[in-house]
Amino acid sequence: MAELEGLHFGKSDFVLLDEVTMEQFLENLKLRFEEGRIYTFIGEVVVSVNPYRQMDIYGNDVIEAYRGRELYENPPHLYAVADAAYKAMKRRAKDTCIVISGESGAGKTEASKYIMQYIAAITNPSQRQEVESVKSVLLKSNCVLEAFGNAKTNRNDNSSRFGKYMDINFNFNGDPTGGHINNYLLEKVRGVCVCDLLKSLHLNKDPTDYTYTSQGAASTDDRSHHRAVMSALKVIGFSQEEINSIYKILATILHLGNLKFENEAENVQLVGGDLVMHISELTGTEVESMRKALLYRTVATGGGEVIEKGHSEQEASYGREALAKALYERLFGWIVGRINSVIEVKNYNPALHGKNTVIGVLDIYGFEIFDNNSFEQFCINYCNEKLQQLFIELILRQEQDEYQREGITWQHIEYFNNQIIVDLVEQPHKGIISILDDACLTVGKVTDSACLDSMNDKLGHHPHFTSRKLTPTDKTMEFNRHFRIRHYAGDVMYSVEGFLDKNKDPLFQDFKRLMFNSSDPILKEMWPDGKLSITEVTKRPLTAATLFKNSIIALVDKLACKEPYYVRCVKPNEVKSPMLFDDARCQHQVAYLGLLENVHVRRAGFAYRQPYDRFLQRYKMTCEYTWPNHLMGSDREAVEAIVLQHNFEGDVAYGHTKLFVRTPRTLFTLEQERTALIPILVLFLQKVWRGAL
Ligand code: AOV
Ligand code: MG
Repeated sequence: MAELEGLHFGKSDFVLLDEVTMEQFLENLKLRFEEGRIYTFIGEVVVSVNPYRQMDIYGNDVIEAYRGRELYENPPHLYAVADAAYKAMKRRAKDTCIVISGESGAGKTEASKYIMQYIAAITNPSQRQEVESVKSVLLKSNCVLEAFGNAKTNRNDNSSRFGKYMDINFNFNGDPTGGHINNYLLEKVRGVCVCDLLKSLHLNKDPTDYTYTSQGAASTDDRSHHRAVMSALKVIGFSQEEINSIYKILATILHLGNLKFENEAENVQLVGGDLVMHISELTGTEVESMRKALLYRTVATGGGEVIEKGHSEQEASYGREALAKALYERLFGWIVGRINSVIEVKNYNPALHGKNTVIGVLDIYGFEIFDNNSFEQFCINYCNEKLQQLFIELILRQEQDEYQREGITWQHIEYFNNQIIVDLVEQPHKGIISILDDACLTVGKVTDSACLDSMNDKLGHHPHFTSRKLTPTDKTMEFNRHFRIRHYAGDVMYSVEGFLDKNKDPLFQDFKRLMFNSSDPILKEMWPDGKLSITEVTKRPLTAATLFKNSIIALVDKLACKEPYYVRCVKPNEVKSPMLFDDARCQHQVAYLGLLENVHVRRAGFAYRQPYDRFLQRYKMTCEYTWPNHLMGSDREAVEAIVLQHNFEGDVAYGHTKLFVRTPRTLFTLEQERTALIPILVLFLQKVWRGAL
């Protein structure tokens, strides 16, 4: 089928380019994009270009064409990678993961959904009820998480504001038995997020009424979207009571946004009493307690005395905002936890059910460069540095290391190792996160600007960091408030404003306690830390950046022990056009995704490798000198006999312990021969067996 694609669609694998240059790479990518061929291989990696239009390439007939086939038998497609990951998991009991990367709007989330759909479609052929219900919960969870965690940004109308890693567990049959979702850094700062969500859920603006209005100005699209979310919540198993609580919390967030304070005779007062009443009703708290928590905070003095301190107007607004954000963040976390409790693998006994294997799918926000980049972009871009590092580690470095170890002659490929940028951000004591944390832990008032000074002192000479030495080239840029990181993907200027607050992310304990004492059991469940009294809260909580760093390091560890498959997404243009291939933008992405290096390594390299003994075990039946037992000295010599008999000598290299095979087709031919021989062998063995009787 791959050959049938024809030349006018360009090369289906970049490895086949006449010359590996940026020009040829882009030319091929563009040609294929214009011909509606949005996927192209680099070996087992799929490069995808966002088509910005509905493509008729995801139907059941296509799924059938890819099911169980080898990667190179079909044109490049997400399904080919999904199937490869699935086969590796099923045949070799390997944990695998599919890492989907690319910048905002490049098509990662869409790709992850097609991959999930593919896996759902090819599993459980016998339609067992319990497997079907696991599958439907896994699929529906997407819809719910997107409804609550996506927002419109200037780069993507449906941008994921949280990173998602989903493990799908399989039993020995290769059927899904459950899963687990990890979410990363929900961008709660973006007020727009909540408002969009409320809009999409059609929350009535009437303060006392938080129910969905199906009439009115809602467009058909919005209404059907809302219906889909509701039905998804029910399929997953959210009770009506839980759904009500979700709505009440959303309404609370909305009302908190409308709450105003004013200064009256040095005291801060709330404007309008109705809103607080609604809020306390929605949150199942006493009006008086709510009012108090909004206007005062309890502090413990040095002597252990507990006093109440009135807020300034600014503090009150700040507290209110922090509460709204925290409500949103905890709601999201609770929803994820709730989904996890439903899909968690229960009663799995490896002795009884065989090894439990996993396919992980990672869809995490892409690299971001906005006009104004803040703490969130800093975290997101750090995460992308880590993933790039993993890619380098797994695809580029390990590959080259292995050739060296095995004594294979090899032309070393140069690539940029971004470890230096990862260190710049995460190194203990010296890294940016550590400097930020120090500033946050300092008693007294430390300003963002003082923190910038500190970064400048410690990192001023770092080749990838510039701050005070920036020159005001752009009139709108206040250069003494910014620092620049030279990321692997390009330079990003961050405004340090708000970094400290966002990192500290403080929420007055009074709010936590208030929510913990709510009469709504579901809301209460989200605030276990509200249990502590003010005198018990002594330990400083970890900062937002450190929590994020820890979760990303844990994620990378999780990915690193799995067999990785990659989907590299490219965004063809900035205007969401299905026609336009913006050469400069694409070239930039191809460069920072390291795709050329990937082709180089792949071309110079070997698609498959197997230790001699394993190779022999699998293919010895295809050669007269090795079946049933070889009489050669070593396994390696026996393998040489197999290779010689099949005339593959030009396509292999002999390492110290492994045989390296350059093209997948060679292995495919052997596999076919083996499959054809199996029935004959079975007959043969049956004869032997009867004779023995
Ligand atoms: P992202 O996940 O990579 O961005 P999405 O997957 O949300 O990007 O894709 C952005 C938009 O591009 C989608 O809403 C679709 O309109 C369109 N699109 C992407 N892939 C396809 C496809 N295969 N077929 C048709 N349309 C597609 V972000 O979440 O912002 O980093 O944080
Ligand atoms: Mg996304």
